[in-house]
Amino acid sequence: RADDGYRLWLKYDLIGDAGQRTQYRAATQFIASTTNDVVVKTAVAELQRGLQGLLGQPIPVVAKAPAGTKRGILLSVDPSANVSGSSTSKDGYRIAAEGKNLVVTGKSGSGVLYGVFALLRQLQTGQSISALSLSSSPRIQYRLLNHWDNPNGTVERGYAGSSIWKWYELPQQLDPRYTDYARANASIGVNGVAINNVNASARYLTAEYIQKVKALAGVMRPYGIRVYLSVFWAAPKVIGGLKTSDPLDAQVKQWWAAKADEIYKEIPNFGGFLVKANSEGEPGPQDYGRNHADGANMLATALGTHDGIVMWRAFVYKAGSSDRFKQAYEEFKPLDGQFSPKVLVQVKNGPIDFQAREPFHPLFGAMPKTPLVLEVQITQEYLGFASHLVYLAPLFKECLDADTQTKGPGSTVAKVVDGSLDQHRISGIAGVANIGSDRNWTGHPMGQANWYAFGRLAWDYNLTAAAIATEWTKMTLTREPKAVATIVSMMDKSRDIYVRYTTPMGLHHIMGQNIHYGPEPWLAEAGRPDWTAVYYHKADSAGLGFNRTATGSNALALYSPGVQKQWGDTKTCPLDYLLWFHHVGWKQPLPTGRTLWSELVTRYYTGADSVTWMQQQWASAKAAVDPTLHADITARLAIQRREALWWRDACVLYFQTYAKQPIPAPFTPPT
Ligand code: GCW
Repeated sequence: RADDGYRLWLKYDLIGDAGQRTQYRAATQFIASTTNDVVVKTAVAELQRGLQGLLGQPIPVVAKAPAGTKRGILLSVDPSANVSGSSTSKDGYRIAAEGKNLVVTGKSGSGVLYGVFALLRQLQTGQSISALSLSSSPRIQYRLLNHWDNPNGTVERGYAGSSIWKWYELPQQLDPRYTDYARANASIGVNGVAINNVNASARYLTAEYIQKVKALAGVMRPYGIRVYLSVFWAAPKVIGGLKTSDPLDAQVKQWWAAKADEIYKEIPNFGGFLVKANSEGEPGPQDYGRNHADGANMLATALGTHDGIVMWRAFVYKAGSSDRFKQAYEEFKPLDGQFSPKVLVQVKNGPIDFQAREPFHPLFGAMPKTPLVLEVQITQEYLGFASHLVYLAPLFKECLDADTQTKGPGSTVAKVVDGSLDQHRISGIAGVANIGSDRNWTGHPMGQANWYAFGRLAWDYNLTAAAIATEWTKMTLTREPKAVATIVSMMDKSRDIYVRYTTPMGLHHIMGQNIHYGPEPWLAEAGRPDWTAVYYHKADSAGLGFNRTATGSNALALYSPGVQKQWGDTKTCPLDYLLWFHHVGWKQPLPTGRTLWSELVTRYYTGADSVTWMQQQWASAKAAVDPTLHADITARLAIQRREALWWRDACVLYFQTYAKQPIPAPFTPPT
């Protein structure tokens, strides 16, 4: 049948290799489980479903492993199980052979479910399961998707149709899609979802909507997933009838505490609040002369003894300041140590806004007393929407692996985020979802890989981007070895290719205004300077790039001395970050042997040419991939090629008006 992409990576189609099937069948003749834990029951059902599909025969579920020669799978919960990785996580699992059987032990029901998905993954990717020994624990505790979904069904920066949440049908009608969504998330270890836009409507906090949220939470609970809400700061005024939303006002405090009680009464495992305040026009505590800590702590107090957290976003910037790069740091760094223990500050991977490549956010490593959530964007707001194939694991990894050097070498962003660097009790990571009502969930079929990769990295940031791409490809597209290798290499290079044809060498924020699509480097008027392009690239007759050294905005000073030293010198600054920090002369020679101008042109041209290479790679995998799916991606690659040329020509010709030099060979256009 034609593959419509709905089943994501959980396809469970019959394994083609008969020999392998026989081996798997021999080891999976029954599933034994006794516990009544609701999440373990989910695990049993999923295992049964997966094995039935992959092996083409029903598998009985029994209470106890039968005596005799039959081999099967035992599921068990053991909170004290010895599992590698984090010792505090309840989500870990172990899979080990015991006698003739395989035992999946979870430290909790969720652990069993994660173990079952890991076991199924072994089969889906064609690994042996005899004498299997696997043990794993997530490094980060709160692994969330953030939906920017609105009550009217639109999705801010969503490119895959409308919201999957049907508010007008809830709570009576539960779309089966909610369950499939929960399955997909559980399969990659996501354990929380903030279901509404951070530009939040107060409506979600009304009694009517709490019933709807409760219905969704009920679908998620058997999958080990908790629901969170983004809250509108001015809710006490807008729906509570109060005159103020001042966090220090007694009535306001009481309103939030009562609201938290009301929510927990309906949803006992509610996860907590996500807040965007005093950012891009949203209200917040600063409206009353209070700061972010005042606001966050008030909400934490409102949660009281309920098991919930507050994720307070650090994405703030105002018009009229010297360099937007520095603003979140300047507002939040002084508050380190002032947040209550239930508060995590949520920081985007980079200092500006989900650009195709950013240096890591300077707040990482700079707030040792505060747990920081890393927020990455899975939806491709600045990365070609659902038209461009851009595999994001390399981008996520680049940030996680970046060394803040704040406690000496090896102080990576990952270690800040997982709490190990500063011994935090809680840790979190959030991905802005790319999910919508399109049949295939993500618009671009390859967008599924970005959802998948987010979950896998949230679980274990030491996995390589290529390893994750390989898993995903085998589970989703094909297991034919040559095609897998071709597709994985294309995926792995795709983000670098995108950077080359859009914003090479540290250019940023030169995309079309508002929609954030296509090139608009010439944009000079946008209501405020930090929404223009010229503010960021600073092209002039002398050169290109934003001087953020001591002779410029000095944003570099926000980083630790080691980082400053490397990035502060044009000779040692990686070319990928060069124009983030330096205004470089057009004729300045670079380590590549080319001048800045010539390197810039080279990157734009080779980047666009690489899209042709991607088209060829994809074409060569045709026989191994479902025809409908293959045609879909082929068509999107054609769009990508056309738009890569658009980006290249727009940017090269625009910057040429400043560089005043010819396009170098071999890219010289025919006369
Ligand atoms: O990336 C920008 C987006 C806004 C978004 C904002 C944010 C939700 O363009 O649409 O608003 O960031 O992260 O708050």
